[in-house]
Amino acid sequence: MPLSDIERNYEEAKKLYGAHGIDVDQALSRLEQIKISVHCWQGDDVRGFLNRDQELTGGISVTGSYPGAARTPEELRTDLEKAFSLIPGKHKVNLHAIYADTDEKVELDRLEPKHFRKWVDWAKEQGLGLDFNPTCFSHEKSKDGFTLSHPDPEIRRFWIDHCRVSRKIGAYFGEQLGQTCVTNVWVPDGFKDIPVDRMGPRQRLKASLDEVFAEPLNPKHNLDAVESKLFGLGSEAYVVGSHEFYMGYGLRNDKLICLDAGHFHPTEVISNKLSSLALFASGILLHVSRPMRWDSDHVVILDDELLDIGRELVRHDLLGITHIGLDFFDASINRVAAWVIGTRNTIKALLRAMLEPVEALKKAELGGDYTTRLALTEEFKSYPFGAVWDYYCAKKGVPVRETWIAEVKQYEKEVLLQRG
Ligand code: RNT
Ligand code: ZN
Repeated sequence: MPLSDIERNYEEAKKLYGAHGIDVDQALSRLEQIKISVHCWQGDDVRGFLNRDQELTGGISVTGSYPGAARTPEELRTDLEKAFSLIPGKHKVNLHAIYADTDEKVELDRLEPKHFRKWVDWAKEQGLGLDFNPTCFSHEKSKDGFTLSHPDPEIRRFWIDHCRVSRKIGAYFGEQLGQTCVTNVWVPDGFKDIPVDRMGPRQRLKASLDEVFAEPLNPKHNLDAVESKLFGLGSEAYVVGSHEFYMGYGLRNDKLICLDAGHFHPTEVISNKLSSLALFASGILLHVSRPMRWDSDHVVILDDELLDIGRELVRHDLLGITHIGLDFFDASINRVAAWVIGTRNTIKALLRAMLEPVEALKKAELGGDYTTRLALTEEFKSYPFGAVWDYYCAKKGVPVRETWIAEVKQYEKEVLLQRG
């Protein structure tokens, strides 16, 4: 589409939104400040580079055999660069510990910042931030489904040490890149069948976390997050780190509470939790994902829940305390496209929320005029959001509309399909 058309459509859209007191230019300046933490693990189906011979465990599963998965840190970085060239704005990359870039044979509890130096150099060069996660799965010592709450103190020690060194790596990222790293702890611990003792594992997890977080770190460099889950494959009956567990732990110990969209009952949504949590928590981390019947981690689409997440963050001004991360993995489609689709959608949802007549809607609601609330909400669904989005992409120098697909196809032909 010629630039003149994009600009003309944008000017028309601005008039329509402006009539409702919505400042579109201001919305775009606000939007460009928001960083999405793009998860590296979509690029290689959560395999990583340490212990590549280990199968994926912990109840997370990736299905599909689309060709071209990254096999080395270099390939993964090249793929990420391709994806970022198709996404407007400057963002972050979320790494897991198993993505260390080193020739050394190093155990998880002995990882050091130097094993991630190449990632940091690359992030600096690309102007990206980094986030981090200890990897408490796909390992010999987590095979029986327990890590930080394991009954064996030696195994617990291993995972405690792994999480401790992970926080230091996070702090190194934050210090080096001049932007806070969020280090998120998720453990798969749980029982397939109904346990006798629900308390013991939770006591052990609590004690282990206290050790993990014992060392104070500069919050400008690293913020800790804890991620709950309701159930998983192999932990259908009981997950040690449930929502109540981590909400309690996070509130008491001033940790970010991570809400993963796929970690609740199938009819429960995280959008409805944000306004409550925000009143009490010092910060929130989101794992934006798409559960389909279960925690299936489908690529995020622009569905009602994603739009509602965007609305809650924008309407209640929660963007300052909320860190937005993505968490999905689909190996049945082009992996670069998966990143582009999910990230562009997340940004779109935020922009859509910024272009709603919130003041008028609130006024109608407060006055009991639910008719206007419903009518205006529905009419706004066909306002020319697309013209604003197109203009934003053009302004940021990334492909407008579906033109990015051809670029991914070309990259697939030239790069991805050349991988054995
Ligand atoms: C698993 C959690 C966790 C993982 C990543 C790979 O259920 O959602 O966030 O997906 O750490
Ligand atoms: Zn998650």
